[in-house]
Amino acid sequence: MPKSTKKKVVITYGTYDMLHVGHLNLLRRAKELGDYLIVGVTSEDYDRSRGKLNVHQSTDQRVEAVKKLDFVDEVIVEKHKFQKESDVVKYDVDVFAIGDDWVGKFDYLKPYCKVVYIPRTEGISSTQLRAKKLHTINVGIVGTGRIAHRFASEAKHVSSLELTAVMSRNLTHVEEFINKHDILYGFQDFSELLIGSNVDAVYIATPHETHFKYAKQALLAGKHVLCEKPISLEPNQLKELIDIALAKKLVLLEAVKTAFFPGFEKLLSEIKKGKIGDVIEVRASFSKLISDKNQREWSSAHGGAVTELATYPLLLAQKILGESKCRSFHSIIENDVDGYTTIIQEYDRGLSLSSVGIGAKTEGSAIIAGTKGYIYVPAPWWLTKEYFIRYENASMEKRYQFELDGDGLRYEISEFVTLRNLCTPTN
Ligand code: C2G
Repeated sequence: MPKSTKKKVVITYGTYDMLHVGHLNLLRRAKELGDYLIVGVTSEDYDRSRGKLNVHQSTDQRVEAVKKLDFVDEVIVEKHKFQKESDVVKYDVDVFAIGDDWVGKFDYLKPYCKVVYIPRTEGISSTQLRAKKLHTINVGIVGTGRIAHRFASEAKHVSSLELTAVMSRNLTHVEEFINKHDILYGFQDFSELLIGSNVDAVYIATPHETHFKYAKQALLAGKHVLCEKPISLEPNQLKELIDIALAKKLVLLEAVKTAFFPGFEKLLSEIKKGKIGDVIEVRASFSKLISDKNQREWSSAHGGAVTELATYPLLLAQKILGESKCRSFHSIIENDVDGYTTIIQEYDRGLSLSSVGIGAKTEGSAIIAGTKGYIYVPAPWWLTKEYFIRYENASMEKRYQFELDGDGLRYEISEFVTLRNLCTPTN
């Protein structure tokens, strides 16, 4: 097309969740900058990978809403953070436009096109609209240890959640906690927390052997439960908790952060799509060397590598291969405690090997072998920030990378809030 007759192409990007007047103003002004407006709507995977959680509508719903606008000429989906550069070239873009909350962030596109930051509409955002639509969940924290502090810091990044109370048998710790995290109520007794505060849910972060007791009491009191791993130390106890939660229509979620990471979810979806064929083996390890034998992890009553760490590699095996037909434990025992264990599980057509150690160190990587190829997840695989899909033909290797926001706990917290919003407790 001769330059004089070429349409002036404008491109802009966004999530456009619950399309509102701020979005409409932005898109209208963007169109005024040229003749043809292309809108890149972010995909769910991309939003999660950039830490944008709790998006209310699916990619399809958001694309459809934007397509309906008269002044939008074309809608594309934005799948990763390097796409803008190639789109600008591909669509011969003249102007890249975006709200001025991003000032300076897209100057790297200036060699290719004009970059315009449009003033945002004040007083409206998808976050506010989502918060109105979702019920705010009031959460009480049980325990004041290191993980409880991390939880409290991360929970501040999740919308529709309020930390209202904390409980610990040590009153000094309670006081420190409420001051540090700006929490309204502090309790020394769990029953008082359940009755005396307005919590709808509890996060249990106490020693392992107390999880079952607290989780059961909370569920019976009609509270949703997010519990640190392992939820219980006995299968029959776990079954009991699940039965109560189902009967009362409450959320019971184990706080296995890995399960909700963007990279981990993507890895599972690649396997489901058959990228490596049928999976025949899942191998994963997790070790944390604890040299001081007086530590909790070495207690003969409730310690050991399996109790401490097996949740992670077993999660990977379970998510990929499902329930096993049989399993065997191969342990190196020291003073009645397993310092290193490999759990071998057999499936109809597959095998998993899960190694965990507190008395020995090993590489924390994972390998998933399939009939067409394999996936290698470098250590620490449980963060799933990177993985490779490899084939017989080495040149076909694909590398995937992901970012984690904060220390990652916000993903599981956000999932808990979402699940809670899908549940109507019976009481
Ligand atoms: N916007 C606005 N006024 C508001 C809210 C949003 O002008 N009150 C603009 C934003 O600045 C952005 C567009 O509307 O240009 C879409 O906003 P979001 O849906 O929040 O998407 P965002 O996270 O800003 O996407 O690749 C994605 C983009 O980099 C940014």
